[in-house]
Amino acid sequence: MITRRSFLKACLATPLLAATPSLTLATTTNPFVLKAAKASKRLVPGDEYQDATVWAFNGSVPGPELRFKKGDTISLDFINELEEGSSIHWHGIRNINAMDGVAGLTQPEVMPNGQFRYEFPLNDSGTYWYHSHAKTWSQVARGLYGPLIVEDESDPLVDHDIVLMIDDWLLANDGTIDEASFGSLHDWAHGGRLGNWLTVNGESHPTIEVQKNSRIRIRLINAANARIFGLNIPATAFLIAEDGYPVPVQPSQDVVLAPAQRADFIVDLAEDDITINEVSNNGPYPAVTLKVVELKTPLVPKDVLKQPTLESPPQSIDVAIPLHMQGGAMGNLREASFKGQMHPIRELAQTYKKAWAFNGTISDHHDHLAKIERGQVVSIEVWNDTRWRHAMHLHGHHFWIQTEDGTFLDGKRDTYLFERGEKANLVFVADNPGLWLFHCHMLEHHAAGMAAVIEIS
Ligand SMILES: [Cu+2]
Repeated sequence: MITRRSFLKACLATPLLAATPSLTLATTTNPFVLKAAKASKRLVPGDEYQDATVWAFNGSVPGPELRFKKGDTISLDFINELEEGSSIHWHGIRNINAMDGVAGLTQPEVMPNGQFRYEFPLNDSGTYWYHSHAKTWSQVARGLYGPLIVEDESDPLVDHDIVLMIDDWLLANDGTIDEASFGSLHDWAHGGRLGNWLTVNGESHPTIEVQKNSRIRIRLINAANARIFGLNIPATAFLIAEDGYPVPVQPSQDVVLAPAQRADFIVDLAEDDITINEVSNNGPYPAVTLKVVELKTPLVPKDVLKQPTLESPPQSIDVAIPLHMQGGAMGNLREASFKGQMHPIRELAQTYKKAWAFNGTISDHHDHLAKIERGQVVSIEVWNDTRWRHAMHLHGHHFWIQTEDGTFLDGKRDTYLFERGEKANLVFVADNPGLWLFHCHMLEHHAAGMAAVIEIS
């Protein structure tokens, strides 16, 4: 298998990329076309490795950066040139339910040679992303994802606005995607498909040129199937948003990003290059280097960053949904209900490839977890009673996080990482009607049973 040593060696051999981000940001024009198809991509530099066959939007991984302004309507034709059905989910967007892109729930999968128009307003600014929502454990791992950025007039002024989409790939020794391990029951019942090759914007340790003494915005997005990244920014950095939603501005150089989570930083550079390292997985691994170059354009003033006005969490809850998560390796789940019948866990795993349950039931898209009246304040009372961490994602809404002692964390999120044994309430106003998926964003856990539907009408 590819090792840390080969990663570092290959990164040293990588030529500097002059991936200079544009200072005048392009805004995506409608209608846009996103075409999913196979493509060839070099993931590991070096003569001894081969190009990998990836699945890509418009031929690139990540797919094209979609950048809009708050209040715009996105209008986009998805064309599927893959050999299997697919769909696109707009992660973090409080979307119209029919546009949410969950194959088999909010729309039928778009079949090979089929197409589907996604059209919806962008009412929230921030850092979002899009990805396949059909057989995600395979399709996202093969590269079907890209960034979706929504700008707002009140965004802090910066010299460079840089999206960094981080992924870890599970590669075979020749640098191609490891096919044999797709669907591994072991991965599905443990920590998911963990890779052995780190990329940022599809490259191994890319270098991005930035002007010296510039102020930059970094938008970090975790596109990995299951890997939780710990990232360190060795510069004057301020965390300003998580999952697109503002947080109280605070100096911060470190962030833990679970799959699907995002974090936005304002970074004031000096005169030296900086390397953002991945530090939580036996690293450090150099993820990306910002190479400081001489001034080309005048710099923006480094204004004091304004504190955001945050919505207060609700005072009372209308509906509580207890959610006892069990299962996985070394877990305490003995049996669970699946399609109306009880089965021992061994049979669920071996026959149906299911390993996780909510409240003793493996539900996926059938038997809805709760039916909620529109406008009610809902609290999903999650107890992660497993030996694994889980990145729980709610579609169509942003939630507050209430910890076990009753206090609320700052800001709102759409994906929250539960530690082993953790209890926390995800509190939201059910103001968006439809069938909304609530699932673990470790994509193998989702496939193995960690998903349920909340119906709002
Ligand atoms: Cu999980």
